Amino acid sequence: MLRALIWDVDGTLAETEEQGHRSAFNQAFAEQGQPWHWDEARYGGLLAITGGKERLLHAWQQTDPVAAAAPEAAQQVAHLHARKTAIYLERVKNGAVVLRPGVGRLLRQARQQDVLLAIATTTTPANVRGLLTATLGASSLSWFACIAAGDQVARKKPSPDVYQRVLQTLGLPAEDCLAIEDSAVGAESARAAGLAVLITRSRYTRADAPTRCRRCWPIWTAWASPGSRPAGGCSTCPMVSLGRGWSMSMVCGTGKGSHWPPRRVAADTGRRLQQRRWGESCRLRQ
Ligand code: XBP
Ligand code: MG
Repeated sequence: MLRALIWDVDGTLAETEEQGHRSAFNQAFAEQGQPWHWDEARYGGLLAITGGKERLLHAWQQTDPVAAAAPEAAQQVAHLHARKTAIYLERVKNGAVVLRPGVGRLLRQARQQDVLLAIATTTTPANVRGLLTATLGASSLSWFACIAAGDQVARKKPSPDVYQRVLQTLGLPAEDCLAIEDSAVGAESARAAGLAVLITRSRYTRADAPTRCRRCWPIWTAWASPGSRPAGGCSTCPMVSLGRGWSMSMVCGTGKGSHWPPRRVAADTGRRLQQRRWGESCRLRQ
C-alpha cells in the first residue's frame, strides 16, 4: 500500500541547480576573491559529489591540493558555502526558481488522498524551507511529515542514510513508500534503503545512464521537459501502478515509446506497472 511519497529536492521538486546553486556558487566565489568560476559543463561533473561543502572541497582538491589540505581549508569552505547559501536563498525568494510542472498538483493530490509527504535531500535544510515557502507558501512546510536534509545524516547520497532517517521518522516500512528522484546517485541512495524509486530526469541528469538506473528496480524515467531527448534513453510516459488501486503517471511530452517498462520490474517488486495513458503529468490516482 502506498503510504508516503518521499521527495528529493534539487532537480526533482525544482530545477534548482542552474539559476540557484551554480550561479550562487559563482557569485560567492567572485565576492570573496576566489579565482574560480564553474561553467555548466564543469558544474555538471561536480554534481557527482553531493553536498555543496563537499563539492567545494573536492573542486579545490582538484585544482590546488596543497591549499585544500591546509588546516584552515575547512573553515574557508564553510565560509564560502555560508555565503553561497545566503545568495541562493535570496534568489529563491525573488522567484528565480520555480517548481517543476506537475509537482505542486501531485503534492496536493497526495495530501487530499492521505498519502504522507516527506523530503530526503542532501541540500542545506534552510534551502528546502526557502524553496517551499517561496513556491507554495510558508504553510506548505507543515505538509511534510519529515524533512531530512544536508548534514542531518553522516553520509550523503548515494549512501542510504537520508532515506533511512525518513523511514525511521515516518515509522513506515520501505515497501509502503515511493521515492521520487532525478538522478542515478539519488536513486542509488533510495534503493539502498529498500525503496522503490520513480525517476524524473532533470537538466543536469539527462544523460544519467539508463543502464545504471536499471540496476535499481523499479525505476521509471521521464524526460525533464517536453522535447528534450537525452542520448540513449527511453521515450515513454509510464503509468505506474503502485498496488491497491494506486497509480502514478509522469509526463514526458515526447509521445509513445516502445521498450518500457521492463517486465522484470513486476517480478522484482510484486507491483504492477502499466502503460496505458500518454501525456499525463504527475497524477496520483486511486
Ligand atoms: C543535490 C545536491 C545539493 C545542492 C547543493 O541535492 O547535491 O548538494 O546542489 O546544496 P538533492 P548545498 O539530494 O536535493 O538532489 O550547497 O546546500 O549542500
Ligand atoms: Mg536531485
